[in-house]
Amino acid sequence: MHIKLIPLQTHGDERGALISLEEGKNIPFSIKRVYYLFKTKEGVRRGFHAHKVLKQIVVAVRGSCRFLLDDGCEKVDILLDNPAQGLLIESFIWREMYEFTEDCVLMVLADQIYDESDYIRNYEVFLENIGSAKNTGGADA
Ligand code: T46
Repeated sequence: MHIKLIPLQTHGDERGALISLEEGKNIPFSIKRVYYLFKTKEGVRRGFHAHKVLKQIVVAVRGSCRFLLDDGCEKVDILLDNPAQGLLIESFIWREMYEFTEDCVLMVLADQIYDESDYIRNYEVFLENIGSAKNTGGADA
């Protein structure tokens, strides 16, 4: 599985650091929604779903957590701990997030508005969707 970690340029001077996220520059899609996860409790595992259409970029703006990404063939585990790095998650990727540090703030930029019908929250259904997409030439078959 190809994991895309987007380097985000830091504009720093003696006052501190600043990172700008701009559609068409370092963000390769039109941003429809921004949300952030924080105060995730110790030992909690979140996610457990894939999206049919949604693409997202995730940035650990503070603290860290791990992502398990699964395209139905391969699983990759990534530590997200750098505010100058954006993790691109395409559609039809199962994700689980875990080992959140107490201070972790995960900011997510999404190319779609929130739509519960875009979620696949059952792993077996996810595998079936991947299988049928491959048979019909979809989902990067
Ligand atoms: C993802 C990972 C990284 C909304 O009402 N609007 C929203 O935009 C979102 C994202 C969620 N919600 C509601 C739906 C649930 O009642 O907030 C509650 C928690 O959402 P969820 O259980 O989906 O959260 P996570 O942490 O499992 O997943 C979220 C995103 O949903 C998902 O797209 O990729 O963060």
